[in-house]
Amino acid sequence: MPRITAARVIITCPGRNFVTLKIECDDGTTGVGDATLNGRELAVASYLTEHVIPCLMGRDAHRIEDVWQYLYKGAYWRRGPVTMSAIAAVDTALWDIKGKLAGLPVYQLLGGASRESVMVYGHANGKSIDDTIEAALEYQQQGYKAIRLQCGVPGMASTYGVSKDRYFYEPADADLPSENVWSTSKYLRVVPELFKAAREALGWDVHLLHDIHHRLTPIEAGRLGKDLEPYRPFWLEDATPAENQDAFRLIRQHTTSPLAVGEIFNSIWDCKALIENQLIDYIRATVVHAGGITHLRRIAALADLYQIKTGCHGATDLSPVCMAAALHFDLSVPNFGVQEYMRHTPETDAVFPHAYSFADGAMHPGDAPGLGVDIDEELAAGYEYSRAYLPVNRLEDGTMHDW
Ligand code: GCO
Ligand code: MG
Repeated sequence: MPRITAARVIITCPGRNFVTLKIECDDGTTGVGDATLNGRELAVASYLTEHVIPCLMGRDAHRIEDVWQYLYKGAYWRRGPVTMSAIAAVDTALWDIKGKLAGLPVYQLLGGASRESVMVYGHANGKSIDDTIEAALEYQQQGYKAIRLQCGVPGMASTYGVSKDRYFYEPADADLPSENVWSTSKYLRVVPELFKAAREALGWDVHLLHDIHHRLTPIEAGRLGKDLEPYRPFWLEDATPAENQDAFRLIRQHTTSPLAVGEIFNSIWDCKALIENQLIDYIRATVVHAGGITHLRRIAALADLYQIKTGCHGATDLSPVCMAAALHFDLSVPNFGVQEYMRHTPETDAVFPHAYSFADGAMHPGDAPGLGVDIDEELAAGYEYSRAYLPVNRLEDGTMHDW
């Protein structure tokens, strides 16, 4: 039995902060798990160091399910992003270890490949509709079959999803939260124009996605969904805040545009009603924020009963360790839909050497035993943690709004 003898949290900032858990066994096998919670990184790091790592020592690394239950039920305080990201990091690292000990890539342990590779979507964004279309055409030329479109809103200084850098989108940009201004009425005018222009320029063989980032009321979202129907969006993401899962019923009553939600969910309980009532089409929960591979599989299995597909979150704040884990998961689940792929910077890729690869609009986790990803600790040590917050959002009259 591989006994856990050491575990440590590695914090690094190769352009943005990442928190990684590395677990070591008595036979020298190691495993890694992502524990990054954007803008709240040190909370998870300390949860792991102070409260989780001491409980892992001496345990059998093969007992993934038992360790998961121990950390979830044993804490008494269940769920929440900090707890579930910490549990996810342990769970991911243990799957990595099991794969290495078996000499198999993790997707083989999850039942094997259900497809040859997994379709990913890239991010086309720009200040204007024209800039966005230009970026989308580049993605199309690179072979992407699915593209997310976000563009600036005339009359607003900044917009969600529109980056300063053409290639790398990074919303956590300041050591105190920056403030954005939002106008729903201005936004609702521009998105249908963007999709109309996109269909004219890109044709109909590419999937087009859009992220609303929790900013609309259900009835506003219903209106937007209806306006976009002629352009056949692949999905509308995070139309409205999902604390009230029932809100999606109202959107559904007004549009056939497919709905995706879940990047901020951390447990099956956050999406149980959404799934059982068939109020969504894609569930976006991820390995790192939803309790690891073990819990995400449970969410996917529930979703599968209702023909709801997966569409895991994959922004830059999810480290290459999470990306690798997501790809093993995606390759194996029967109800895979799409995987988000926001490319990491070359600095980040160097800190996390990985076996996964991109070709022809799709990705594959590679066939290295385990997850096929590691952290170069020497390189990581050269990038010191630097506090960075996500922005906040206010309406034009100063009222705090959803970001
Ligand atoms: C997405 C997301 C991101 C998040 C970010 C928060 O769909 O990729 O909405 O842009 O805002 O991951 O940490
Ligand atoms: Mg999103």
